[in-house]
Amino acid sequence: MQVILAQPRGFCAGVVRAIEIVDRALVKHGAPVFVRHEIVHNKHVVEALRHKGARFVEELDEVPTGAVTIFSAHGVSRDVESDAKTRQLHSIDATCPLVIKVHTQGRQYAASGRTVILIGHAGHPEVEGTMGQIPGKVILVQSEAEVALLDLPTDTPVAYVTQTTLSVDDTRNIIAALSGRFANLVGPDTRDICYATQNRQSAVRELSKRVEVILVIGATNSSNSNRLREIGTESGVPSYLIADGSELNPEWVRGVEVVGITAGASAPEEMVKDVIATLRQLGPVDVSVMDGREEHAEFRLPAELADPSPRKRAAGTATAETAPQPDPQTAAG
Ligand code: 10E
Ligand code: SF4
Repeated sequence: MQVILAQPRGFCAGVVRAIEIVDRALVKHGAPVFVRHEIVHNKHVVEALRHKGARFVEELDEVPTGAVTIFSAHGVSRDVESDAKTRQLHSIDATCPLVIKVHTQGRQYAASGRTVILIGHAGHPEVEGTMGQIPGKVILVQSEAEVALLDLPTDTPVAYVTQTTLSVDDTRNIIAALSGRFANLVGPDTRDICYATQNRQSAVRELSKRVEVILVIGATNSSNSNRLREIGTESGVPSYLIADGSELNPEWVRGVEVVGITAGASAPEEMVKDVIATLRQLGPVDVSVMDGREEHAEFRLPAELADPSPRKRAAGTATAETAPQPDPQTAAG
C-alpha cells in the first residue's frame, strides 16, 4: 500500500502557542492550572496536559477563587472575561491571535454603525466567543438558505466577519448571497478563514486527485478537521475522520493501493504515525509526503509567559509586548 501525507497538515501556529501557554503556566505556577474548555479540540492533547496537572472545566464556576485559568485557543466572550475578573481569577488568554483579529474587526464594524453578521456554526465555542466580543446584536448566519431568511431591509448598512475554520468554498457562496441581498455590505471576503485552514483545505483537495481513500486525523468536535473530511468526500474520495489508529476500520482500505492521510490543525503528528503503524499491521506500507506549502507562522506568547531576550533581560525590560509581530497571515506564506 502506498500512503501519501498531505502537506501541510496538523498543528497550526495558534495550536502550538495554546499548548505552549498551558505548559509554561504549569511550570511557572505549578499544578493545578485550570483551562476553560479543551485547550484545542483533541483528546490526546488534553490528556497529555491533564497528566501534567492541567484541569479542564467548561464553566468558570468550577474554578476556585484566585486560581490560574487559561482561556482556550477558540476565544471567549466579554462576559466570560468579566466573570473571571469578578471571581478574581488569574486569567491567561490562549485565544489564537487570528481569532482576536476577527473580534477586533467585528468591534470596528459595530462601532461604525453597521449591523454585524457572523458567518459560522451555532454552538461552536469560537462562534460564542466572537458573538460575545462584539457589542450589540450580532446575527449568526450558517448557510445561503439562512441569508434568504434574514429579516433586515436591503439598504441596512451591514458588515460580516467569519469563523476562522470554515470551508472556503461554502463561505464564498454565503458572502455572494449576502452581497446579492444587501447594497451596503462590507467584509474581509474569505480572509477571516485563517491561513492554516486555507492551506490544509487546498492540500486535501490536491491529495484527493492522487488517492483512493482519505483518512483525516482529528476529533469529531474539531470544526477544521470536519471541513477536511467534507472536502475529501466532495472531491469524490471516500473520506473518514478518525482520532487515531484504533478508529481505523480495515474495511475502508481493503484492496486499496493508495491512501491519503491529512490531519486537522489540532491533531498531533504522533497520531498520524499511529495511523500509519495501524496500516502497517495490514501489510507493507510505503510512505511519501506530497509537495505543498511550507508554513513558518509563529505567534508570540503572552508577556507573562514569554522569555525575555538576553538584551532586554540585561536592560531589565520585557520584550513580549514591545517586539513587532509580523502579520501572521502573510508571514505564513
Ligand atoms: O473546532 P476548531 O477547528 O475551531 O478547533 P480545533 O481546536 O480543532 O483547532 C484549532 C482551531 C481553533 C482554535 C479555531 N480557530
Ligand atoms: Fe489560529 Fe487558524 Fe489555528 Fe485557529 S486554525 S488556532 S485561527 S491558526
